[in-house]
Amino acid sequence: MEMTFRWYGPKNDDITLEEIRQIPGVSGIVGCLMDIPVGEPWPRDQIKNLKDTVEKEGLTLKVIESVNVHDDIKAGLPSRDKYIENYKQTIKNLALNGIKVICYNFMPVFDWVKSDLNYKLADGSHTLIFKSKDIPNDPNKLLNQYSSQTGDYVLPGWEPARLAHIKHLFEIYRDVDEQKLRSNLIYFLKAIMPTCEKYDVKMAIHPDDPPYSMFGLPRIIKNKSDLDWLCRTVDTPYNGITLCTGSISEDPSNDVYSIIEEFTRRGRIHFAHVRNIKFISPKNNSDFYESAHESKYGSLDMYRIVSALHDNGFNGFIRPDHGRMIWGETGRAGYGLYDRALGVAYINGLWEAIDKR
Ligand code: DNO
Repeated sequence: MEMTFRWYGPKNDDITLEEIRQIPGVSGIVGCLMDIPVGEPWPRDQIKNLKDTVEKEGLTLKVIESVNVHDDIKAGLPSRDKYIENYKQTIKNLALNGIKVICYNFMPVFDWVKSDLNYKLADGSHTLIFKSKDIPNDPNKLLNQYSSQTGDYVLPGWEPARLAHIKHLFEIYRDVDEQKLRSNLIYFLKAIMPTCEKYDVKMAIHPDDPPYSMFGLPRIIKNKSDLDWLCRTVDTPYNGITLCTGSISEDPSNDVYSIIEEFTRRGRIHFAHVRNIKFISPKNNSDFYESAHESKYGSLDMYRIVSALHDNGFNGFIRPDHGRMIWGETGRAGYGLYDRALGVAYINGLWEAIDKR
């Protein structure tokens, strides 16, 4: 496995590459070009600039998170073919700069949903929390809240410029149910797979977060059978998974350990997001907050998670996922330096111990 760390780029992150390279055990950056509007091809020279910037600090750039998929593709509009051509161009431009894995998601309109990005825990740290009763019916309310909590930073999947057309976005999904969304995903994957194979770039879909419908929109990457369907329907290792332990586990009926075992064994997990979540009360089981990475702070057994990867031959990229804000740090919600660095040390510690068993 190769340990990586997500970085949003010089203009979109408080954290510097110099700081990241001082975290023991991190060798790669998970990068992106935040300023390219969804659907536009990523220019080769801008990717090269990013790669050069990262490599100058002695780090590698082999994983992109995310190249977002245009809603016309997800909704299956006639204009999708144009955006698919752009996507193929982006894959090629990334490959020519050494990128091996592209993380993406197929959630209509929005990316992850949390009810508060700055929830204070008993120890004084701040974290992301999901309480279903606090999710407003109107996603605009959540967008305003996120905007006030993220300052100048744009939250991927909640871009104010794109969501200025939210009415239109909901309109294009009016007749899209789970079945249609599935066939639109397959149409997209079948169209891009030859480019992925030619340029040796693996696609890695991120599970839906949370793994159930939000705001009445369909979600289709929610559990083991969805992942199995995805892998069987487009049966090539270039069609793979970003296994996010948190997102999958947010549905308490998902067994994250057996999902990791199975899809690692099948060679389909190319990227792992490793985080812990703590369910808040047994009565309302799907409410949770994002805890420190260590097992005893959350509801997941991190030893079993890392063992499931290790023991089944995982050799992809891995990163700690969201962290809390600790020691007075402020910045991009979920993506502070300190708690994620602790996550790296912990995951690497588990890996070494398991490896030497
Ligand atoms: C949240 C992330 C997601 C992920 C996208 C992939 O922090 O894990 O936003 O990057 O869903 O497209």
